[in-house]
Amino acid sequence: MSRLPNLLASGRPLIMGVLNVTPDSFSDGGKFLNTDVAVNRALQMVEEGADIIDVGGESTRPGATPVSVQAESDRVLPVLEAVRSCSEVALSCDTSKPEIMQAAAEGGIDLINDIFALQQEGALQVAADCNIPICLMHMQGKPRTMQENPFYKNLVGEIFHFFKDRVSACVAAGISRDRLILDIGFGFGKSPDDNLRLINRLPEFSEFGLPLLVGLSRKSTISRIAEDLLSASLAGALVAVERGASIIRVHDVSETVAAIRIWRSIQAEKVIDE
Ligand code: 8Y4
Repeated sequence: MSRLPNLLASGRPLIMGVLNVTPDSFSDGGKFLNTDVAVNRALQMVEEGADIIDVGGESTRPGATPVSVQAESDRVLPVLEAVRSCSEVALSCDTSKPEIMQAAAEGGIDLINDIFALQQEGALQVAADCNIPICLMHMQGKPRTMQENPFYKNLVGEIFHFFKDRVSACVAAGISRDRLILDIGFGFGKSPDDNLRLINRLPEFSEFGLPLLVGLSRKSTISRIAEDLLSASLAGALVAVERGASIIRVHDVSETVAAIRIWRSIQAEKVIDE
C-alpha cells in the first residue's frame, strides 16, 4: 500500500526532495551517478525532514538526449530498492516509461511522478494496474523544444482543460480519481510570466478537489528574478503553499521544512516545532 494517502491526510504541506540519478544533472553537477552516493543523499534528505523522495533517471532539461529503458532502470531501480530497504520514507519515481513504472511499483514505491501525465504509449494501462497515486503534470510540447516559443491563448483555461482530459482518461482506464495529483508544470513549456501567473492562480485548480504538487525550486524563472536561489525558491514555495499546494518538490529540504514550519505555525496560531 502506498504511504501517500496517509501523508496527504495529515493536512500539512509535504516536502518532496529531488534526487537526480543522471550523469548530466544540472543542479547536482552529475555527483549522483553512483548508487551509494544517491542513497546517502536520499537518507540525508530524510534526516532533513523530507516526506517523499523523488528519484529520477531521465534528464528533462531542454536539449537533453533520451535515455533507454535499460539505462534508466539501471540508474533508478537500485536506488529505489536500497532506500526502500532502509527507510520508511515515501518514494516517488520520476519517469514517463511504462516499463520503469511497473518495475518501480513492484519494488514498492508510493507515487509515480510523470511529466508526460501518462500520455506515452502504454503508460495509462500500466499505471492503472499499479494501484498507487500518480502525479499528472502539464507540459506544453516536449522537453527538448518546450522553451523555444511557449504560447497560450488562455493559459489557465488550457491547463484546466488539459487536467480535465487527463483525469477523464485516467478514470476511463480504471484509475480511481482519488489516486490522482495535479501539477501545473512550472517551467515546462511556459514563459516566466506564465509560470508566475500559474502560481498566483493556483487556487483555481483546487476546483478539481485533488492534491496539487508544485516544483519551482531553483528553476530558471526563479533565477531570473533573484540571484539567491535558495531564498527565492523558499519564497516561491511559501506562496505556492499559501495558494493551496499540498506537495512542494524541492532541492533544499531542511530550509524548506523550516520555512513551512513558520507558515504552519502562523496558520495554527501556535508554535509547531516538529
Ligand atoms: C535547476 C533546477 C534547473 C531544476 C532545472 C531544474 C518537476 C518535475 C521536474 C515539476 C513534477 C527541474 C521531474 C525539472 N520538475 N515533476 N520534475 N513537477 N511533478 N529543473 O515541476 O527540476 S525536473
